[in-house]
Amino acid sequence: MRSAPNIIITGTPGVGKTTHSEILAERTGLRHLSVNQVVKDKECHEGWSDEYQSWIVDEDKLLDVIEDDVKAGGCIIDWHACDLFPRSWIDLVVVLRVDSKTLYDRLEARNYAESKLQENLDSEIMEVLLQEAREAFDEEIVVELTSNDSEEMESNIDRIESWIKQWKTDHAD
Ligand code: DAT
Repeated sequence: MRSAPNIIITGTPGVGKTTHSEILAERTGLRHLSVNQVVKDKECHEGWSDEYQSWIVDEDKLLDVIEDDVKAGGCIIDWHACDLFPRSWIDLVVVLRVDSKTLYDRLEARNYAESKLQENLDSEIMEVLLQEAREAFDEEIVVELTSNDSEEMESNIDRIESWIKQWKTDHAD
């Protein structure tokens, strides 16, 4: 039994996962669990992929490393994948979405190589992460929110914060 919910914030790189997670953690007291950081710090990987310009994640090791933390509850899991997490661990899955132009500008500002940028744009247009979330979890816990500007982000944060309060009330016993 958890005293606070576990939330996944997912989406294509650049949609705003980290920004949302950090603000939410600050406002709610939940912990920001940046999977990128854990993979790096705890070496949950099988080396670096030059092709993808990212770590090749050892999912079993990652799950082992975060299991106790996540089972205790109150984690905001920030990552661009969600289907590896056991369903029983997760209470809400937020899939952030952005318009192509906005995503292009954000990834360009990160100096992504053109091929990687295009791959991520395609993934966003094809709703890859949204489909993954809908296939991996019950539809009623999957929420799609847009994150094109700060107004939308503010509204998303308010909404998730209210949801957390309600979850805590509902699970007070
Ligand atoms: P992610 O963690 O999904 O890769 P991020 O949080 O690092 O994304 O955000 C990428 C960049 O976009 C960063 O400079 C902050 C900015 N950003 C994210 N969400 C935004 C929003 N809703 N409005 C304006 N800027 C946003």
